Amino acid sequence: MAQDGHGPGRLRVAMVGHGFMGAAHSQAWRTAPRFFDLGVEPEMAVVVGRDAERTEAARRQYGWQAASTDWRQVVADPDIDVVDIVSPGSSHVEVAIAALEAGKHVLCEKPLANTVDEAEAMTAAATAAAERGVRAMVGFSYRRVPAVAFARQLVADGRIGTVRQVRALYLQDWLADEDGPMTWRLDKALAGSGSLGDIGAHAIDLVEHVTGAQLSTVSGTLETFVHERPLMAEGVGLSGTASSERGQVTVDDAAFFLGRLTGGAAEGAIGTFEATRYATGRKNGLTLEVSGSEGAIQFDLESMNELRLYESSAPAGEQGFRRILVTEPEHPWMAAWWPTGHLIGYEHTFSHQVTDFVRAIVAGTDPQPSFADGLHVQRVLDAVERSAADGSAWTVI
Ligand code: SOE
Repeated sequence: MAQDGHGPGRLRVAMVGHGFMGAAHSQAWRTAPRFFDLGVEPEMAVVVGRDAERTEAARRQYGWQAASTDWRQVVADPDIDVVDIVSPGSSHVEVAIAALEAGKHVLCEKPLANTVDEAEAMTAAATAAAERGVRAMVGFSYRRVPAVAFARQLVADGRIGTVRQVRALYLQDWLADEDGPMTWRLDKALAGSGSLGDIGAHAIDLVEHVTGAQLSTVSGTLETFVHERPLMAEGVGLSGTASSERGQVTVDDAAFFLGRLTGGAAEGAIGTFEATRYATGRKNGLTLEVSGSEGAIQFDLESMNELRLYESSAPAGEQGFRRILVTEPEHPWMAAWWPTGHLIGYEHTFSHQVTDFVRAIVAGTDPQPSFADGLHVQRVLDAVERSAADGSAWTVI
């Protein structure tokens, strides 16, 4: 962190990757310091990608100072303080460990890695780095939806009593068209797994974050509906166009599992999970329902400024869920935004993530979720895959 004696110091950021998540993170690096006091001024120093032309286009579009195709050189640059990893999962382990060893704080997109072994190596590197004051965080951005953080507070305050059941669904439909082209997200070598790791990981982290408990055993099944797709002709990511050649889909299209929770207010609770990109009509539907002994909570990402709360103590004539608009200055992060009742969106979660990450760096504390949290989620993903492969009833994480 450079200090020039005038105002807050600078924090020079390098971002590795520039797809959809690169766009989301770029706007967060730009916006967070304008709305939150971070104690330091982040500088969008350099964006890194494999293709020079595309990386330069990303630099111009998102407002980075420089573009590079050499992540090793960037990570070794003494002028860089933070490495933000938004590239496909297969690259996380190498870039994150090199960055941590070079003394850079690391923010890494979810899932933390493609395998448990990789996540363990990354967590070991983060633990060693923390002893030198270097911070690491994994990007489970939905923790930073104000309604989600508020739900966690309500559960911790005992407002719904002992948690007995949870239901977490992450439903998208962008693969429902079987002529839709391949993306790196459908290649196991690049993505690690399919719906399970890409969006199921969010559902796992959300349940554990809101309840304060951890999954201990799971029983799951995976399905791949479309095994071959046209290769990408032009474009990248979710908006590419199809070529006449075809490629193999090597990941799951949909994942379903049961899980048992341990710890916090949800000791002994049981949960059902579903993650799919074939739920026609559902675009980015992440829903969570937590049923406790004295009440319940419902959250739906497609109405992310709301939380539904049921309290069984309400008079008989007033039973039912009530809608809370989570836009008050009392709600997490909301005081920094608009007057009460004015809504926020998907992008704000990334600004909150950058805010909390940078504040932890400045305060010299470990940001959450940690790489150890990311490793735990990786173990859950692995246990679901093992359970699905051998058909065993319950698989220990
Ligand atoms: C694609 O399914 C995706 O972009 C995920 O990778 C993100 O984590 C999620 O926020 C939205 O959907």
